[in-house]
Amino acid sequence: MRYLVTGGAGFIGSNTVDELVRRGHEVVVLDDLSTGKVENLSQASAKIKLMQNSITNLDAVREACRAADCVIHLAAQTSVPRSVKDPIETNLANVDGTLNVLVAARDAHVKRVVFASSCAVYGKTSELPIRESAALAPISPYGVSKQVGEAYGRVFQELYALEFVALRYFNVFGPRQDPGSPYSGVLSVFNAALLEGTQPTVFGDGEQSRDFVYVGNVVEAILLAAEAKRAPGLAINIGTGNRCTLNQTLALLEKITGRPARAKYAPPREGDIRDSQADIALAQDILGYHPRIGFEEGLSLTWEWFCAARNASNRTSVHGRLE
Ligand code: UD2
Repeated sequence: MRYLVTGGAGFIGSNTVDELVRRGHEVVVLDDLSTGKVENLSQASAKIKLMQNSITNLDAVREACRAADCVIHLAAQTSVPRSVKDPIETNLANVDGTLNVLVAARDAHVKRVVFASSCAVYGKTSELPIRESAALAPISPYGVSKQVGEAYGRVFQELYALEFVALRYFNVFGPRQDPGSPYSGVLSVFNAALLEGTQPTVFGDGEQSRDFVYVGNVVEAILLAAEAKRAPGLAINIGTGNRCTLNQTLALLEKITGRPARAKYAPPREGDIRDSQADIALAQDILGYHPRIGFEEGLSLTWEWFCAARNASNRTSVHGRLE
């Protein structure tokens, strides 16, 4: 099959691209490299076509969609706090950009779009684990933008017979997650802190919990969603079905890395939810999804990647100095 991956140079995108290439598919990546990185595609670069452009540019999206069978739409402004600071920027990327992707996919006769949605569409639900039938009550512009993307997709499927599947990701972590911004996912930040020998900061008492899902499991879910017969028209949770507190996570990291993971505790982050946990029964039923890589194994793989990435960058700088 021929795939277009928007946001293919990003964290989830580049891991998806590697797996598509490994399975022998043709891949086009559309990425404006605002947060994605060319080096994330170093493994795949010889076998893919990279178009550096934004999903907010309809002509570019049309060009990228040409001859695609399936679009995996991951390009987005992905940060909740950033969306609170700048809702217009988030709306532009996540709502206008998604509408461009749907229009271009429809006009290019793409068969299916797999859309990156988020557990942020639920807001503060009291009942755990969260089922897809829970009320949608987002509490951030980011959550609203993902809800709107889902709604547009459903309407496009009804009106124009463009198959549309939304995957609601919980807390994804793993190799290539960028720890370098104030909005980075907590596990990338913790890994980076342990690597640097600095003390991780926990916002709150550390007893908040998340359904942390390893990126390899998410990639598996995406590829299943691209082909599953009963998936079109659905929004499906992608997590592990379990949750872990930050304090438990730090204890595991200490065990895995052999480095002290004593955190300093700071006031809770504004707008944080306390607990999150996916019900993954629908994903199991419709996609045949099973999170094969467990939390501890995922943490080990992630730590190994952080260590390897650091060694590689040290080698480059030593080499640079010698020259
Ligand atoms: C996740 C998703 C987000 C959205 C949201 C919906 C990620 C990276 N973000 O946000 O896209 O779907 O869920 O609810 O998956 N924390 C610390 N120390 C740090 C950084 C974070 O204690 O250095 C805490 C933070 O206050 C929060 C928890 O760790 O309680 C998780 O934070 P996060 O930013 O990784 O993810 P979350 O759940 O806010």
